[in-house]
Amino acid sequence: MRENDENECCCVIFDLDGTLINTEAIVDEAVVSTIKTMKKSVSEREIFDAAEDCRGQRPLEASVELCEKLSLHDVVKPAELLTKCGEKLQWDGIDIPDMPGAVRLLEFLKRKKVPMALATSTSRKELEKKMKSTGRTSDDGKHRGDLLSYFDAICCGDEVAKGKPDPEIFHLAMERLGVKREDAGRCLVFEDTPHGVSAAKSAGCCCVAVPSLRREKFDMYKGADRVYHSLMDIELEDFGLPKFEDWKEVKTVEFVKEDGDASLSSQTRKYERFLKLDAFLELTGPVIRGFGRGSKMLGIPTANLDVVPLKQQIDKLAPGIYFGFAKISSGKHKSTGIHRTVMSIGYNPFFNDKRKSIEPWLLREFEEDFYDETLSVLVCAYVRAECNFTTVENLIERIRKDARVCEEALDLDLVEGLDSWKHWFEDDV
Ligand code: ADP
Ligand code: RBF
Ligand code: MG
Repeated sequence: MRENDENECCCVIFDLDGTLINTEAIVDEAVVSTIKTMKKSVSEREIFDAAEDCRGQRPLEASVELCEKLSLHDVVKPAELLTKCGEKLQWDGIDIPDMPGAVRLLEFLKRKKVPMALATSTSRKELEKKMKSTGRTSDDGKHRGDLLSYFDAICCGDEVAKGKPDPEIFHLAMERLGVKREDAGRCLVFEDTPHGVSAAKSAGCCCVAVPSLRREKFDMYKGADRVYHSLMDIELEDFGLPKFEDWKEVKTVEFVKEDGDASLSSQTRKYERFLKLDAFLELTGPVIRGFGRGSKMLGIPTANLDVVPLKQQIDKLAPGIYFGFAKISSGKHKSTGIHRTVMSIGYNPFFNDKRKSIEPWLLREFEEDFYDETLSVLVCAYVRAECNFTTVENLIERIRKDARVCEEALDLDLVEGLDSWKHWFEDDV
């Protein structure tokens, strides 16, 4: 345990599924397809919704709750449902991606020598299987199993008598990190589910939630000390931990605190900022039609790309606002050069969109539109999480400010690593 002031966090405890690795979509799919064949009268939507509510618990407890919620007692017993779903969930060879920002956070805390524990509802055996997934092998040469090497203690669901929302697993993690019970408030817990948050808070820990449930259910996270949109947005210094060093400030664009921004660190922020991505992401596809609101309502046209074929790529990014470059590589506007672009990749909370969209605003004027032409975008940096606004004017003002962040960062050459993408800048322009 590190010596530190009272009330400042000295160690961090992580949940695994939905917090560090993205297993939720895979589990949901297995649950939906299993139950669908058993009980025809429940819709996919209802199953999915109930499955979400059961997240965070140990498998059998989640199965019990699921059977109750969907009144499955006449068709299946919880243990049997679990076995059936389990047959579909052989993790071997499956690609389980990291949650966006997880590795950056773990790497940073490791470098700063902050003790870390894993407190997962998954059993040890299941954990070992998940660590054999192919998720991390390709990009950075690391293996999925290497994820465990960040932790000073690993606590699994089958090592405790009671699972989350009971606090026992967090007590065990604290014990293994050498933290006394009365110092629980100095452990910072990262959780993605309401059950996990309840467990952490009952243990007396400080808890931040990064919800894996849909926005409509955000009320369920009220018990958390702070709720973030993604791991990219965490301000560790708010909890007395070392401050991330990779944000870059744009000293010509003044920072203005948004309504409802609860963070302490933002009280001292003066400038807007951005975070260069570890790996730039290339998104290519035909420009599709959206709702037409960009130009009509906001005076800001966005050349939307279809998310469906790009799903795997954009799941690597936290929903949010990014900037980078764009080029049009087929159609009438081919060879018009490289254009700076600022884009939203997410659900546009102001409009409450149900589906994700990719919306790049190219920072130059075009005489004509370019629907169906091929657009290639190189996403280089993260600016902020998506947010809601009280008026459309505020949304417009914020988007224009994002554009200034992009312009300034690129004018001043603040984004490193563009050299290795030379081919992208030279091809087809
Ligand atoms: P939609 O909802 O169909 O995307 P928008 O109002 O957002 O409608 O307009 C987007 C279209 O406007 C793009 O598909 C593109 O053809 C055209 N366009 C013109 N100028 C720009 C620009 N600077 N950035 C992005 N798209 C532009
Ligand atoms: N929509 C939101 O609801 N919240 C945002 O914070 C937000 N930020 C944006 C930032 C940029 C740079 C751009 C280009 C768009 C943003 N939008 C945001 C998306 C906007 O709602 C969308 O482009 C229009 O709805 C057009 O479909
Ligand atoms: Mg658009």
